[in-house]
Amino acid sequence: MSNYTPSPANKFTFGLWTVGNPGRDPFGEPVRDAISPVEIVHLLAEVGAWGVNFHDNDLVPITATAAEQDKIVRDFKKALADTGLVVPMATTNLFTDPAFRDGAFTSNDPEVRAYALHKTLHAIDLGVELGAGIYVFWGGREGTETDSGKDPVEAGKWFREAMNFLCEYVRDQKYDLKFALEAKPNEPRGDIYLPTTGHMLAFIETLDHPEMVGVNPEMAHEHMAGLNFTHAVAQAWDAGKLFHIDLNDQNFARYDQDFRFGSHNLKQAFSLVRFLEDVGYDGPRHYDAHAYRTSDLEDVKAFAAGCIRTYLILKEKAEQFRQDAEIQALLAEVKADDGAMDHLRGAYLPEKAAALKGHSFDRVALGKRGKPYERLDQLVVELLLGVR
Ligand code: GLT
Ligand code: MN
Ligand code: MN
Repeated sequence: MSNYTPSPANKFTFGLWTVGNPGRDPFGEPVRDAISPVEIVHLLAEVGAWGVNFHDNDLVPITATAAEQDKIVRDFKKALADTGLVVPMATTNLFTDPAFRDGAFTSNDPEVRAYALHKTLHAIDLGVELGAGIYVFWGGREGTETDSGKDPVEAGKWFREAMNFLCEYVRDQKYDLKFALEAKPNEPRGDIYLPTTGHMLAFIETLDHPEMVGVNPEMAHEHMAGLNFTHAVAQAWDAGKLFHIDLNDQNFARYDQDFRFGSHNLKQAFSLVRFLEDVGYDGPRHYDAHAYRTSDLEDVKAFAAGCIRTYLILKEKAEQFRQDAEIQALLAEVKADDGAMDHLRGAYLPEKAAALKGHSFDRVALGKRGKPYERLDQLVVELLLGVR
């Protein structure tokens, strides 16, 4: 049995905005004191995180002067050096400021679109200065409440134009930086463009440099849309586009809850961890979550430690799944293949199509073949409940 101690190889990260979340919600004021970026770095080191991510304005307030920015960055670098934490990812806040009330890259106002680019160019420089190799784009305001005032095709073109511009900037600067697009179906806009990871994957292929751009799927966001997160992640992985991942949890069909990883859908969390570990995903495992509004600072630490510990426990359970003879026997049974169909499958050949058309299938017999998924799933449930 492991003692569930995180190691740098697990690449567990948190955003400044996650453990730093003061517990404000649309109906209530903050319940916790603000903690400075330096304090957050130390808190994260204490719970065993490997890295810390930030939006430009999580680190440097939007009103800061150049001299203030220099001091903040210096202090932050010192905290990183003192703790050994790294910054693998950075991003831009393109949603809090009132200027972005109608979107950033997709605002109907060309001056706002230009300002969004200006802000992102500076934020990319800051991220790279602190070591980020991944740059996330979450377009919280890129959407509408009413489709009467904005053309979705035009908005998509503006978003593409912005991504192409920023990719060229990164190439021009010779930065070693990849982009990761994060989807969310709604909130804070009534409807957000490119609402799922699948939409993002299709959009990426329309860019000038698709090789520089991947996705940052978030568990809660796919669950808000009622989708299977592991399937979204698997599609991204298969496309070579799983550049980053936002781990958290969420009840289906609710607001963006950003709960502690594994706190709600343990089975989905297990299936995800098993997938990531089986395929050998080696990017950051980022917790984009925050503690309940009822938490005090001690409880925030328990929240962060819990995210990490649950992942490591599920990783151990995934290994147990691989070692479990009964589970593996059932898997072998459901995937049994005696090779009888080998000559009829694989790449197309005219002879194969002719052979397939001529083959006689016993449709009724095929319909009588069951699969023991109930038995298999019960074994998985018992494994997760700790009785296997
Ligand atoms: C915000 C959002 C997250 C994004 C963050 C990055 S900001 O908290 O809800 O899902 O990942 O912009
Ligand atoms: Mn979220
Ligand atoms: Mn996220």
